[in-house]
Amino acid sequence: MKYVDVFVGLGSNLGNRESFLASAVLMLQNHEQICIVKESTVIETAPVGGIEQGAFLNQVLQVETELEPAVLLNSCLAIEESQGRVRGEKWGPRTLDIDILFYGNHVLDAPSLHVPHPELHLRHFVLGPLAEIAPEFEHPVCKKNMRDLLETLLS
Ligand code: PH2
Ligand code: MG
Ligand code: MG
Repeated sequence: MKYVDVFVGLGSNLGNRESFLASAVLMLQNHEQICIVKESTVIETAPVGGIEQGAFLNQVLQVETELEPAVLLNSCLAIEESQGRVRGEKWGPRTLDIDILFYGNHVLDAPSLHVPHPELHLRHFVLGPLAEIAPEFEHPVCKKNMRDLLETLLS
């Protein structure tokens, strides 16, 4: 099977944020069917979404995987849970969030999995890291690359 470019976004704004992101990287790297090919720098970002909560650390990883999107999602959810994630208020504080941002150029609209991530082109905390590690990668719906999407968002 040919690998596709898969990008996942990491976020944490509860507890030891650095260590939750580091654990996520380690656990993804230790997964037999996932290989991390690029890591963005970790950035601190103000919370988006109108809920009063602490600042986030965010990071984006490019991974290679043969896992189907739904299986990859389950692995991400299991890693979130292993790091104490408790699902509460939508967009509320969390120890660890792992979102599938892109799965190659696939467009998926299952109830529990929307890929590309529907808010991605509006969020500097994912576009910044994406533009850092994959400036030329083209959004399969917007048909613009990460550098241009970030520029549009910031302008
Ligand atoms: N995630 C959210 C809601 N708001 N804000 C920032 N800065 N970073 C996030 O990762 C984030 C957020 C829901 O997943
Ligand atoms: Mg999220
Ligand atoms: Mg999530």
